[in-house]
Amino acid sequence: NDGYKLWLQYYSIQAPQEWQVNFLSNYEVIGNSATLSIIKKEIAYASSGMISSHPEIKNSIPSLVIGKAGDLSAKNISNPGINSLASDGFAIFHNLESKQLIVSAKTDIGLLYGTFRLLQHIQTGTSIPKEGIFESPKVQHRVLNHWDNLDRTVERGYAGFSIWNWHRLPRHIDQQYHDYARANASIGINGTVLTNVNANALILTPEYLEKVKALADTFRPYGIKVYLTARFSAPIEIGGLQTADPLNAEVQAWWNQKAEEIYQYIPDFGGFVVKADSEGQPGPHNYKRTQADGANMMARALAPHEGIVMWRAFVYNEHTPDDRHKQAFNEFKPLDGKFLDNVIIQVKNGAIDFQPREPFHPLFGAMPNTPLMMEFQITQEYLGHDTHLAFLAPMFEEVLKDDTYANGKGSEVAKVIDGSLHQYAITAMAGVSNIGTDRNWTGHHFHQANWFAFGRLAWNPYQASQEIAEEWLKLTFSTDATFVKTMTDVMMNSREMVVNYMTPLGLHHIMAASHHYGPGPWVSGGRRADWTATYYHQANEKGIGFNRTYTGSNALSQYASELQNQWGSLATVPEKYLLWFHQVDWIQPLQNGESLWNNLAKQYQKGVEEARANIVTWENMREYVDDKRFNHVLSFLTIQAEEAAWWRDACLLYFGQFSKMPLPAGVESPKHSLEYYMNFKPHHVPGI
Ligand code: BDP
Repeated sequence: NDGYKLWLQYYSIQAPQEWQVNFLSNYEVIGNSATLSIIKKEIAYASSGMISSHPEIKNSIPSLVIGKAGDLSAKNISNPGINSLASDGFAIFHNLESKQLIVSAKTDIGLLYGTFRLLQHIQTGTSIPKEGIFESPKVQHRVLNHWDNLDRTVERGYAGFSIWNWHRLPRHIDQQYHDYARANASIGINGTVLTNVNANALILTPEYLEKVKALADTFRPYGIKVYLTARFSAPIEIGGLQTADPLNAEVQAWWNQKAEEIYQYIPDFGGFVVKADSEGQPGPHNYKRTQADGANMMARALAPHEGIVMWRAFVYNEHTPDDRHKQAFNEFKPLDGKFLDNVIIQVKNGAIDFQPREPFHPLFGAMPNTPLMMEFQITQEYLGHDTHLAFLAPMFEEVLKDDTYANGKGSEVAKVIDGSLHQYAITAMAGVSNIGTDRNWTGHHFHQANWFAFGRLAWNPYQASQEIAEEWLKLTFSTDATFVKTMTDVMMNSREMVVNYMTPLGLHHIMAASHHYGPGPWVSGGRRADWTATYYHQANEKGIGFNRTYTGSNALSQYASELQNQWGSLATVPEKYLLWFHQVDWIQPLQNGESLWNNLAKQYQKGVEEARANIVTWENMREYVDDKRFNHVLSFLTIQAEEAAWWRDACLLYFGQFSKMPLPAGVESPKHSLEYYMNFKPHHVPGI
């Protein structure tokens, strides 16, 4: 088993119960369409995998009926619950009169989602409750963002090259495109942004649009829309204009025309994702215009075709003297309400950049009149790339559950994202993909779980991460209770473990420069202060941490007063955010009465011990996992444990120069000198 089948293993069920066999051997799918063919194939395939070795149960009528609401009424089957579903919601219910299980929806795509959900229940042995399952997605646009370049390199991609083979498209449609779409549909993802946010205007030329169309045609029956990143200066680069000024009539006409052209190729094109005025990308600032001017220009071009603009809030620059933490808020907050209806602002979960832990972005809750969407990073740019096991759902969940206090207590980020807090008309969630050409898609087998979890949380931002972990383990490996319990615990603790050995107590951005793999607390100088580690940790002889209270950068003022009070005081700030908001003396006692330095050192040690313990735990799981995946995971866990120690030693040696305090008992002495770590260059790291 090379892991290619992801969570759609459909492995043989050892002692299936009658209902599991019954549904997979007696079913009827009503109607014909490309999507319904996919549904029929999927059930046949699942059936051959899950129950092939068991005698079929023959019934005079099908035990399972899959059909749209309209088609069911011809059979006198109805259920009022279907009426209140969203167009892509689904219902799975018992029809008491005919004693059949029904999967229904308003659309074919809803049926596809319902079918996948039922198959997941069958594989995990979780029967359908008496009252049935009636679900609609809580978020409208559930999209993967591929940071894939046209030369097939992937920015921050650690699982091989881009799966989009532009050279062979449009003639060759690789089977992997179908498998990709199917996997996404199985978790409710309904959009894909094919190209890097650091965009190349060529993707908008006819030569590439032909290729994009071929992908869009392939994905359509799976309910997946295609989006592209739009380079702001495209009118100059491929349009021959002198300017890309959003208020220039020619520029506007160019975008209008470009949108027309795109929709001729792809009638259901989703729209544009735009990174502007950030990290060297062109944008409205080049013409002294606002982000709203830029976004609205593109929105006007897309509106007649029902396309949307996902305009990123990741705007900051090295010329603004202010704390980077504050820049996006300062840029966007004054523009609240100034964007057209088909614009949604795409905001990273935290204000800096996908750190192992960040407090939620202060924009959430601060833009009641402009829809905001969430951008999570599934690929692990700052969490050990592909080799370090980190189940990210608890991190996503932590942010989604955070209270913005925007409308008083109970104004969680999830309510901003699903639109319920501010009655947003558009809702969306994006995940920066971790997929590449590696045979198992994601490098680490366990990182498939992060793709899966993203889909689940985009569908329902309130789902508990523990439940997602359990479900993924059962679908991917085994339903054995010991295995599931043991590995759920490992997964649930894994992100915290990474925080412990990389950035405990609110430290952040102390990774090595540019590739962000491995420790680099000494990184300073260079082109931009806000790309160095010393900017973020501010360690000196007295203490460590970024003072973001009113005596410092006052980024804290961008949060609600409840949070300012809680996070602004050393006595009440949660220790997980301590050094994010405060500069703290090395000798300052923390909650346990021990000094900051001792706590820091012990957290690093704890992370290392947790990584080592995972190896032992995994070794005990051998009987539940095939050799191939078992050994693959084992080797990665070994890398992780070694590198956790590298992190601990490098960071404690570096910070120890300032604290001048001895390592507390129980913390191992570093293997090498600080100079060794500072000079150590892992040349093999992708992106170095
Ligand atoms: C940072 C990455 C960079 C991305 C940028 C972005 O280091 O590669 O281009 O974010 O999100 O995390 O635009």
